[in-house]
Amino acid sequence: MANGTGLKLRRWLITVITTLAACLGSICIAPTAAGWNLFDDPVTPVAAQVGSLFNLITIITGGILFVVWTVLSVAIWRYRHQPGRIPRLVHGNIVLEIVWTVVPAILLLIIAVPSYRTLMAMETIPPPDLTVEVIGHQWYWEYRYPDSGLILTNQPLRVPAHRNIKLLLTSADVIHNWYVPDFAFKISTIPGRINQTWFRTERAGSFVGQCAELCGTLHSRMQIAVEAMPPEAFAGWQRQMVAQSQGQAAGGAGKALYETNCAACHQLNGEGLAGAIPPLAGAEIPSGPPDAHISLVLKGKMGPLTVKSQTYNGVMPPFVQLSDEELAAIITYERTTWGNRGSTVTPAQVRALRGR
Ligand code: HEC
Ligand SMILES: [Cu+2]
Repeated sequence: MANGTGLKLRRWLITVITTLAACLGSICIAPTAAGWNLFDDPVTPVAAQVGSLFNLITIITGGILFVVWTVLSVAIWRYRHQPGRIPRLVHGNIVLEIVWTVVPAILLLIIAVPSYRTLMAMETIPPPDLTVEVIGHQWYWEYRYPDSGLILTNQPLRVPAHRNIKLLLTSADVIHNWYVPDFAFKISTIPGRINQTWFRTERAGSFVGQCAELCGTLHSRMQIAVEAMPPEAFAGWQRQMVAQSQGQAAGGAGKALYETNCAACHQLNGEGLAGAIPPLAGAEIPSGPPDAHISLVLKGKMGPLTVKSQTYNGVMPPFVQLSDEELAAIITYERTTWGNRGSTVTPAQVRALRGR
């Protein structure tokens, strides 16, 4: 090949590569510089780390993609078939081989260091300000606060913002998975095993998620909500909940217990939600025989149910975790308010039906 052609080609190559590199640079770096992020406005320190690790890997792999494509395109063009041309035979090139071993090794190291740091941040649970036990059930979540003795079923997990929350997770039946995308981790809840993890939200707010392990027909109903409250508001809420459960022996216990355990679905006024949750006010069961009523609340109910001549087909969760006294108080409250005319129920009646 004449020397002039070789020079022209080299200049041409350099122009193409620098142009492509400039394009790549602006494509990858500009959005990051403009504050774009996969996890917009990360909620937890771990989510922030996962987000920047993702950005780093995207930039590096994007760069590799462009370099490989550029070299490939140039090679395809430069060494295309030309009549009469005999290719030069090359046997190994030490410099080239060292370069293409060392450069990827360095790139892998650049990725490995922050990966390891992110993993450690996920795995190292800092001293917790609050510990919550998470129990997956077909098909709802139960949250227990061992320090205060509170138990929430079918309600948002309430935690203080800006505090380290430790989760101990297990399942009562099959494998579920507690997944809130904003927190950037997924963790299985496995029967007979306790998994641990932690999070700290850097702001108050509601964060939603979903059971992420196919766990049966109503898997899709296992939504998760986390209410991160300002710490003072959380303390107030917790005091109020504890006072409510302690005051249950006194009058009005049934009402308070109904409000914490049932009102999220059946509403404070017992009217339910049109089409989805049957009313308790004026319904047959709360004015009918006590045993059927107690069993339904103990065992829950799935499958079609007709109330005030409308058919519902939702899931009423079981409430076995409540004590005999608590259940008697709630059921009595249901049976004697909102115009219902059912008999009162005693703890002994509940005990007799438990496990049957
Ligand atoms: C997660 C929502 C939810 C919660 C919480 C809930 N229920 Fe229900 N409940 C339902 C649904 C849905 C049905 C209808 C089930 C069906 O269609 O098979 C139902 C049905 C009932 C019925 C029979 C229907 C009627 O109105 O006559 C009673 C009684 C009842 N629930 C009482 C309670 C009590 C007491 C509590 C609290 C201890 C409670 N429920 C908590 C969703 C809920
Ligand atoms: Cu599940």
